[in-house]
Amino acid sequence: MILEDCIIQGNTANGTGGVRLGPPLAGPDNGSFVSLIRCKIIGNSSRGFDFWGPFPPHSFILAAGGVSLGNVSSDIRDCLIQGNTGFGGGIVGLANSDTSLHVSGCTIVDNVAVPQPSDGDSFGGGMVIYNIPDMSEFLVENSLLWGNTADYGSQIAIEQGYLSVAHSNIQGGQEDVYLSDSFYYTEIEWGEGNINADPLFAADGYHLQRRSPCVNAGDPAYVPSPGETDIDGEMRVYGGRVDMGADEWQPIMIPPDELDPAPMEAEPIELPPGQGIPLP
Ligand SMILES: [Ca+2]
Repeated sequence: MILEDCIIQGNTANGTGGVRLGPPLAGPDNGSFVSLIRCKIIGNSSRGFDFWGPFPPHSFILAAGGVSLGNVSSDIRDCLIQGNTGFGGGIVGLANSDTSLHVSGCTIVDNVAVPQPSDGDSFGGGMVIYNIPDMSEFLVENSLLWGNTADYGSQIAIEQGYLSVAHSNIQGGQEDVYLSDSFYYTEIEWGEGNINADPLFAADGYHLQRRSPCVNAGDPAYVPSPGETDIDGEMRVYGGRVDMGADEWQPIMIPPDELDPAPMEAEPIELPPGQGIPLP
């Protein structure tokens, strides 16, 4: 299934606020694959929890404000996930079987994790990961996580398992990624090309400005898929290298038919004989 060019905004639910993908319980992978492409998931909130837990002995509640994935493979590409509120703010990814989560070219900003009822702490404002490393592959690349908030792991919290991050701008860097201190295995693989630098957003909180450090800072080897665009439907790669996040910065182009059809004609200059303009 593909959700493409959708806007999912301002929803509230007892479980996941925005989009929930996958089986109702953390059962075996049902083999499905879901892509979210160029979707805007904005300002949704979860006021309760989905029936994915608790996972004894660690009763972590997994309901995102934005997108929850349970045992389903998913590509989340060129999406904006902004200002959602839940037990994981932006994305909650969960897997206990052979699944993959691939977040590419996404901007995940200003999401808020709310406190867990068990201990009053909040985890993973941008993203919460809960998987089994040998059986699933979770990857973030060419993305931007900024301004998300939580008590632990404002941008990323790993409750269990493994996440690989590359060519992305993550506020606070690797040190700010929360790795659960439970007995579960947790690991962040900090790949090439990650930065921790103010993205210099425009006033809307997600478009890049020309001087943004995210411009031309994605994977230099990245080749867009056929027909792939950025969140605005514009070229996914401009300037020879993909940008981090959902927006590809490019100069404002004026379509030819909007150009002034009658440019001013220059007046000829008459020079006195022998007083030409020297050529360089
Ligand atoms: Ca670029």
